[in-house]
Amino acid sequence: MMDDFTFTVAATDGTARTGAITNPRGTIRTPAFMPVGTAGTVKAMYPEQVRSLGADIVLGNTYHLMLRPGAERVAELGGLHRMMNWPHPILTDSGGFQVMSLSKLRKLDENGVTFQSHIDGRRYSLTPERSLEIQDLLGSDIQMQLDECVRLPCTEAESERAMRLSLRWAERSRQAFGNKPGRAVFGIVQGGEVEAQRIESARALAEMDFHGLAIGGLAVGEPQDVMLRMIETVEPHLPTMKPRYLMGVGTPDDILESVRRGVDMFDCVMPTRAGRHGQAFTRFGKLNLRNARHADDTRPIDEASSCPAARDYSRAYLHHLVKSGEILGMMLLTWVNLAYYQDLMAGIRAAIAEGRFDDFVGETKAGWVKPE
Ligand code: PRF
Repeated sequence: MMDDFTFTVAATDGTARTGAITNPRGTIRTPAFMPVGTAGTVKAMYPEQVRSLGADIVLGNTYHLMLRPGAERVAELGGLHRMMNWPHPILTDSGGFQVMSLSKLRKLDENGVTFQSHIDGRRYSLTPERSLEIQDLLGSDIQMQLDECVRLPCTEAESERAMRLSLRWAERSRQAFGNKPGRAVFGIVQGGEVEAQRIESARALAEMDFHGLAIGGLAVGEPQDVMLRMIETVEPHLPTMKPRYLMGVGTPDDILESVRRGVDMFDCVMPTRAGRHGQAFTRFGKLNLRNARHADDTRPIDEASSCPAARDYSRAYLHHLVKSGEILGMMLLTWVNLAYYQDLMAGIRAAIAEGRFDDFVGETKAGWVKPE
């Protein structure tokens, strides 16, 4: 078998691992944080800038791109990499999760989901097979199976039904994907907050020859300790030689605690969305630049940051930009936040490689005193 998608673990520290995924478009250093580029753009950032912060991969969304500009159109434009001017790896989510959270009048059955676009009300449908076809048209390097994610809390019967449906869709997805040189497909563990369901899901997916496995259905309303317990439950049943991706997570604390439990990949809108809403992630914790206390503060966000936006602009100016709704405020704070997240991941990787991950977590969290 051609090994043009590989994952190697270079070092472990407890259950935490560091290593690399390679594919024809590049190398993804793990643990990795994937900035979210939902609609073919990491909002408020230039692609070159995202890259220079240390991102090896970004995430795109089947749901948004199939509605606008349309998967066939993206293919005509040379694929998502070419369209976005991002020549590095791209992972795409399958659409199921976004249908559930964004669209109206959705109907789910054994075959897939039908729904009305949140943009113009037109009707669409997604099956496991069509989702992968769209992800192929986009040119995605790492494709996700269509799954059903239920919000928590929910009944055990409800999470079991969704978990079983997701497993049947996983089988269809693996079959439909076949073997595509240079491309990979991941299965998604579901099972709500029920340990036995999580284990059943992970074991079944581990048998299906996916290139990697994701843990879905978490960070959907449950407390952090439940999420972490579910990761601990699932981890022993995931193949050690394949990447594990925790979908839609999270805060810096969530990331540290999940890496500790064996997770290799993350994505989250948090740094980009928070940046557009006046919030900055810093070594000292989160800062809200909307707050009036910053109005006369001449200090930068963090003079020791690797990011020029955190060093070269006063908090007072950023406060003004945010209060005025200026585009530059969003750009600068998104830049600050993605730099913080990528520097955090670099620190995590180095600490695991040097066998001092626990110390790194302790020191990082000790820094999160209120910055003001
Ligand atoms: N499934 C898919 N995408 C997701 C999730 C999921 O469960 C989540 C849950 N945190 C975020 N994104 N396909």
